[in-house]
Formats: sequence, structure tokens, C-alpha cells
Amino acid sequence: MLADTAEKIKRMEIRGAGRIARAAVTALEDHSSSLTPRSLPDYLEKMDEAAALLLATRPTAVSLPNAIHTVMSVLREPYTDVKEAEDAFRERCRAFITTSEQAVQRIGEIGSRHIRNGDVLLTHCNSEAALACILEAKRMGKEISVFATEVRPRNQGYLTIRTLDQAGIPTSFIVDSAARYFMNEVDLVVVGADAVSVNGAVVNKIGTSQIALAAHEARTRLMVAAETYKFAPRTILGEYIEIEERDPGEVLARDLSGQFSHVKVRNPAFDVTPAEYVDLIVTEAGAIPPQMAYLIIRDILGWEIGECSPGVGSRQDTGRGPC
Ligand code: RUB
Repeated sequence: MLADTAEKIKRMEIRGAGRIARAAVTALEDHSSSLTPRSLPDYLEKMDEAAALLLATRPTAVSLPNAIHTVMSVLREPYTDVKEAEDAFRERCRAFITTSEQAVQRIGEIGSRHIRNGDVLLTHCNSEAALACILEAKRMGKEISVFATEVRPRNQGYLTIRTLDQAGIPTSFIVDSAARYFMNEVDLVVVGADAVSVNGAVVNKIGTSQIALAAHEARTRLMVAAETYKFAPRTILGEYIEIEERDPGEVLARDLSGQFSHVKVRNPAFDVTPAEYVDLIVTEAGAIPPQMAYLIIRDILGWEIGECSPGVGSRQDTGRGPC
């Protein structure tokens, strides 16, 4: 189950920052109950190994290390035996999953208030949180329509149009490069996030920053829907969020790329939209301007400037270290 989930996340059978986080926590919970450890230290060591395996799957979505940090940190408490540790771990995992699901619902409620009756929206990729805002606006009876991009190379736009179609929302499906062409018809861009840095920059599916530039030029608002656990505490320390570069075969079939001698395919999966191009970030704790990202990291995630020293909080940190 653990290796299977890790593989599915790598292959993107499980994808989207929120789903990745919940799948990782579920896999850890199942792993914990399947273990037959010799002792408490043995149990803790095996759980650390499991956390490290999941952390290594995809590097960009900060929801993954944040979720793992949240559940693994309960194992820092002193326990008398394995059963006690396992019980506390199971409870923490379930609490995380419930909170995460409720966060998406709450984001939908808050985000939908920023969608007006008659609005034309544009969304990119397939974000549960962004779709929650759009679906809730529809549920409230607002008449909306949506431009949904294709999302090369993995075509996550197909998932998005299916959901929009099922909800009865009039949708125009466009190629990614048509976003600027249609931007003057759009009132609000709604996207999700894989990570939000302390300075309010948003990491999301490749192409989001181009769409944000086009929106900025057309004076179209851009709203990001992101659970608080997508905010990246370690960016306080100046740590950059790693952008995943995926297999070139996703962009150009191998037999075709074999025909070229001087062509190299680059396939970054995400890009960074600076805070200046983001009007609003909707979290389950409320809607904030991107410049207030630090407050989420400090007040909700509980990280202070200077809380950890550089180097201590590497991405391999499983939550059992000092930060
Ligand atoms: C998914 C993507 C989504 C965010 C937010 O990329 O960029 O916009 O993860 O999604 P990929 P959600 O398909 O490469 O995982 O709101 O569902 O967490």
C-alpha cells in the first residue's frame, strides 16, 4: 500500500496537491497499522522511513511535506509502548483528513462570495479548491460560465471540463495558448496552488504565470484557492520551492524525439506567479491579499521567523526534528 501510493503519486495517478496530501496520510496510517515492530524505536524508525519514501515522490506540492510533518509530529511525543503511539498516530491522521476535506468545502463557501452573478471565469489545470469555489457559486444560483484550459502535456483540463459539465456550467474548452486571446472576455481567473511562499508568490501548474500576466494586462482579477497547508513555512528562511521537471516523453513521444539531434525537451510541471499578479488568496481561514501570506504561516501553521535555523528543515525532514 505504501509503495503503491508512492508510485501512484509519482506517475500522477494520484495528483493535485490536496489529494496527494490526503493519499500520503492515508498510506502512512495504513502502514502504521500494518507494521509488526519489535519495539517502539523500531516502530518510529520504520515510520520515518515510510515518510521519507512518500516525501521523495513529487517535490513541488508543499501540501505533501506539510501534511507529513503534521501527522509525524505526533510521534515526537513520549509513548510507553507501540500501541499508544499507533493510536495517537491514527487519530492524528484521521483529524488531518477531516480537516483537509472541510478546508476545501470552506474555501468553496468563501471563494464563491468573490464570484459575481454573470461572471465569466477562467480556470487552469484541475484544482479541487478552485472548483469548489466555482461549484459553490453555481449552487448559490449565480449564472456563471467558464473557460477551461487543456493543460498540456497531461491534459488535466479534461478532468475539469467533466466536473463543470456535470454541474451544468456552460464551459468553453480552450488550448493553453488561447488564454490571452480570450482574456478580455474573462472577469475572474480562479486557480489552485501547489505552494504559496511567504512573499505571496503562488506555485501552480505550468502556464499559470502566463495566464496571470495576461490577466494583469487585461485588468482581470486573479483569485487563488489554497488550503493553509499549501503555504510553505521554509520560504521564511529563503528556501526556494523546487519546481518538478518531468519526463520529456510527456511532451514529445520518444520515437519522435529520436528524430532530432539538437533538440532537448524541457518539461517543468509548475511555475511561479509573483504576488503582484495575484489579487486574492482564499484559504479556509479567510481570504487574504497575497502579501499577508506570512500571517498564515505564523498564525495558522505556527511557524515563527527564526524558529529553525537554515539546514535543519530540509525537505527530508519527517517532522521529528526540531522544526
Ligand atoms: C495540479 C495543480 C493544481 C494544484 C491545486 O498539478 O497544479 O492546480 O495542485 O490542486 P498536477 P488542488 O496535476 O501536476 O498534480 O486544489 O486539487 O489541491
